[in-house]
Amino acid sequence: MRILLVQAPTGRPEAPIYPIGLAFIAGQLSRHELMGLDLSLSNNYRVPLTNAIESFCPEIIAVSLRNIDDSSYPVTYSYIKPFSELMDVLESWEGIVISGGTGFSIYPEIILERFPRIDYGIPGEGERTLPELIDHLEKGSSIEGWSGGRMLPWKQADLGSLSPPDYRFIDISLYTIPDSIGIQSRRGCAFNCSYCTYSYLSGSSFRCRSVDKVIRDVRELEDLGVSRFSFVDSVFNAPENYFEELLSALEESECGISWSAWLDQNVTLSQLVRMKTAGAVKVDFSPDAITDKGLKKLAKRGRAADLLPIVTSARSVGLQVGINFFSSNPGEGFLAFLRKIWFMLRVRSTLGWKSTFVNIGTIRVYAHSPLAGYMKRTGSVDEDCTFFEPVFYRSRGPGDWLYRLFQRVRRLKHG
Ligand code: B12
Ligand code: SF4
Repeated sequence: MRILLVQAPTGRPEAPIYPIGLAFIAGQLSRHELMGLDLSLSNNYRVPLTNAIESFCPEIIAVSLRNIDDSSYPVTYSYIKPFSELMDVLESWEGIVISGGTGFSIYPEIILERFPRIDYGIPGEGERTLPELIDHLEKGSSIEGWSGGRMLPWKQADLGSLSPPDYRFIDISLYTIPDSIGIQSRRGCAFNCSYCTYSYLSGSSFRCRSVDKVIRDVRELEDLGVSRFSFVDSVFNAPENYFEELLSALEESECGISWSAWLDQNVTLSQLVRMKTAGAVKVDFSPDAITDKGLKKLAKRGRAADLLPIVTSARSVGLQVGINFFSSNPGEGFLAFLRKIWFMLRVRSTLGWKSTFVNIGTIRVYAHSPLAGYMKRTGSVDEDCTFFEPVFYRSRGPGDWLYRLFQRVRRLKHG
């Protein structure tokens, strides 16, 4: 069949992010005729879409809805309006529309209800169910666990038997900013931090791809002329034995490509050195809290006292470092927020202003996170709150004013 794989529009200029979810899907659909189209690359997405429909004549349009909103407080940008406009354009087209992606998967019922133009919705990983659905549409074959209807069953992919992502389904040379192209070596996360949706989306244990397959992806990107990529994995240094195995393979591969990864603080200096040797140029930490109490309430691993030493170690081996905090989180209030700002000024001024980045965000509470359940149980939100409209876990009073001021300055500075 002719299938147009579409990344949903963002509706505003944004740093382009290569649609790796669709690349994995494309890798499983090699017997079909495919065309990739990233509508987030253009403000005027109607023209590229109608052009693609006219020239390619797809029978199926598979749309990836990655994000519902940008999770920013106090000014939140919603991606639902451009998605809605995309659906309006598709009203006059007669083929089959299928949707999936993380934004879809957190709210599948709401999205299917709001957008009747979607013929089928596939929550979760799409690699098993989408080919099954296409076979069903082509040949009438049955789909295990599905009794009809617009919502298809949620099925985890078997990473052992998965074909590699097809990095050629779309022109990769359009993604030039650092870290805009991803490689995924594992899925899921075993840590279940209280605000996080990762285990809901891809399982509460680590599922690792074979290191050979990961190295194959690295070589493929190198062949395509990519000079830097980002590991999109939840925690690159967990589980530790897989982390070590992958590091060895990266070292042995002698690939000349740079990369970045998200780590937690349970990483040693010698592992950081090995990462640097294997091509790492940047690491990101997401401690989120700055006190042991805050870490515990967020169910984060690690101790507050470990953060500065590990950031210093990473800088000492020449890695750029990103550190992410929340302005307000369970167990931490205004004083902790001031400490985070102090930490930011301290590490940036002592470890390198241009190589040490600190982001202080706000928890955008998503459905299916443990925190969403907690907020319902404690009456912070109504029992029937869906969290589709943004809900933030935020401070009140001076903490909130200061955070708004902090964000205002950042917006003025960075646009
Ligand atoms: C890595 C990552 C980033 C990196 C991306 C780096 C890169 N080069 O790719 C960075 C840091 C840049 C980033 C930025 C943002 N991110 Co982010 N990110 C992730 C993360 C951890 C992994 C995404 C990923 O690459 N997955 C790997 C691929 C293979 O999986 P996938 O995309 O989910 O695709 C699979 C399925 O979704 C499905 N699928 C996908 N498309 C389709 C289409 C069809 C038709 C079908 C059937 C199936 C299907 O099948 C695919 C294969 O299994 C997720 C969390 C998570 N666990 O998913 C958050 C996540 C996607 N991000 C999120 C957010 C909010 C953002 C930002 C808006 C944050 C911000 N304030 O700027 C920005 C938006 C950037 C953008 N333009 O998209 C949210 C989205 C929540 C929501 N429901 O709206 C998530 C879910 C995290 C969370 N908070 O819960 N992100
Ligand atoms: S915040 Fe990070 S470590 Fe915690 S559950 Fe989510 S992905 Fe895992």
